[in-house]
Amino acid sequence: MSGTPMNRRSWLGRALATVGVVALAGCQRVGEAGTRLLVSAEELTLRAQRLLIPREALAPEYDVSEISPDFKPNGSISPAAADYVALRDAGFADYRLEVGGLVERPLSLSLPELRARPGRTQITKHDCVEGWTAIGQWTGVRLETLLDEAGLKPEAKYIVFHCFDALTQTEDGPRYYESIDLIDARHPQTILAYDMNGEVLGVPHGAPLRLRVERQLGYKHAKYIRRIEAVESFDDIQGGKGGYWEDRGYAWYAGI
Ligand SMILES: Nc1nc2c(c(=O)[nH]1)N[C@H]1C(S)=C(S)[C@@H](COP(=O)(O)O)O[C@H]1N2
Ligand SMILES: [Mo]
Repeated sequence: MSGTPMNRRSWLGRALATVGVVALAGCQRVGEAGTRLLVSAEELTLRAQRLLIPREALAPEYDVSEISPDFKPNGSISPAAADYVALRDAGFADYRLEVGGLVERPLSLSLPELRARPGRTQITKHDCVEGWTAIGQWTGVRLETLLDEAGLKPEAKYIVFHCFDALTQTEDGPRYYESIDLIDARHPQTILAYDMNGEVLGVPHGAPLRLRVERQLGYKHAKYIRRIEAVESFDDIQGGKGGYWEDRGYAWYAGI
């Protein structure tokens, strides 16, 4: 019932939270209270987006003629970690994608094995939080194909992507990582891409394998994927916020 004191109180709480968010907009100082408000703003974005656009909806796809001639590589463009350099120098012949964590049958797949699976090609618009976009064509294996092969355990809630690169370019810096939920993991356009614009994916764009998760912003699209892990929670991974940039204050859910 909408008239009970309990409900009125929680409605008031939500209304105040909204006012707080509006008051905060445009304010650069983010203290502890501010962070909490931003977190609730993210919650609101997630809920609003779920109401307005079904998470399963496809991102727009474009024509070959619309592919950007210069797709800017961003973030790490040439990982320095010794294990990556060794694989790269051998043309990624020894590369294997590990799929583990909360799965029934862990996988270890070479690039030819990944390419032997059914592929998907899509031309989509990449949207970086820094304010640029670019249209590119991506070919890869659907993440869902691999997850079904490995068999997710019922406790699995998120898929974590562990990458080779440390953005600090020091070999012992924290390595890039990202995570998505199972709605995005099973989305038809969520692929592990090995080709870009009809050619083998180059090092600046994440060779040999990078994520495309087309309903989210650029930083979610993990490049240089080393290992995929199914988890129940990402609390114990690095900073506990589910991604390299999330640990540094970015939103975990970056829907577009
Ligand atoms: N491993 C890894 N993945 C990453 C990054 C990175 O630095 N390291 N940068 C992210 C950001 S912010 C963007 S915009 C895209 C850039 O992809 P591109 O280099 O193909 O343009 O990769 C994302 N994935
Ligand atoms: Mo980005």
